Amino acid sequence: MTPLNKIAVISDIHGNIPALEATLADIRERDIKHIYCLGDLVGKGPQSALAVDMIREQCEVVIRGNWDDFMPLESDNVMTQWNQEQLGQERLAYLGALPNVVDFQMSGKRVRLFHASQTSVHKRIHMDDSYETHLEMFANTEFTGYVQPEPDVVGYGDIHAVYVRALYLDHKTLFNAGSVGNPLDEPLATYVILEGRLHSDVPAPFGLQIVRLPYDIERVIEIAREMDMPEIEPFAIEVRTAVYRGRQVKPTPVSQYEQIYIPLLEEGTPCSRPTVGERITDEIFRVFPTENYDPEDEIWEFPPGTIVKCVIEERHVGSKRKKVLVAKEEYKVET
Ligand SMILES: [Mn+2]
Repeated sequence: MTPLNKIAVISDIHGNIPALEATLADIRERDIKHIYCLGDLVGKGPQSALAVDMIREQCEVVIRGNWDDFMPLESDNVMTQWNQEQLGQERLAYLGALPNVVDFQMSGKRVRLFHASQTSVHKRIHMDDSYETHLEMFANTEFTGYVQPEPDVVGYGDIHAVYVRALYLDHKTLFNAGSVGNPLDEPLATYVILEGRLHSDVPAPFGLQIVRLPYDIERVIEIAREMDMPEIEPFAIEVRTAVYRGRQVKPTPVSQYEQIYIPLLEEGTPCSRPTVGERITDEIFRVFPTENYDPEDEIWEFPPGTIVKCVIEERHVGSKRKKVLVAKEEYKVET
């Protein structure tokens, strides 16, 4: 028997070349010949043009993501304009013309890959959505076309968080490929390997593997600074912390942790609680719980895990006036 074929399914590169290079090196090392990209080549990170060039050269299949979709359109957004200038007309036209979906057979299974959902590159489907919502992703629609039969396996990107779900009542498998350049589950470049007999309608072993890769996170932030990219801060926070999973990280007594004050709610008089904040940038911190934190007992305006913007204020601490960091607003990061 010849060995099974392998497809590396990569997604959401977002102009992060150190992450893309680490991913391509890992794919080469495993001797994987087929690379399929599920879109969002550009934006958020600094090197959109190079990402497009590398993906075009390395990938057998490239699908359009939501960022690829709006990037060619006229915009008054500073970040979009900065990217458009870097990309130039030819690459923008390439992005706009990318296909919605790819359908193929592997080990007798019909596999369909798209960026976000069966209806649009802009409709987002989350990991904890219902069985019914996930099952709808296997439907043929105007967006997917009606030519191919409905698939047995669906893979997508867009949410930057890898997972696999067996829809056991319907014998279907749904997976998300995670994100190479902007992971929001763990700060590691992530992709998925499909293994089976490519373009074969004969039932045979079919496998799926999740790969997590360390890469030089500080380097991509450095590149963004060198290139004077707009909106560096939110990007730096994302690649360093994969924000949405921040709640699971425990504080350790090193210098980047500082005391910050969190306003308390429902206290009658304005009052705040000193706790530990992990410094992400000069003024952005992640909130950690105090040792005896009890959300039943005391309601913090920004609960543990929240990313907050702090300002320095003078406060009475004991009998002295001291300059302290006070959390002022939640720092929201767009996917
Ligand atoms: Mn994306």
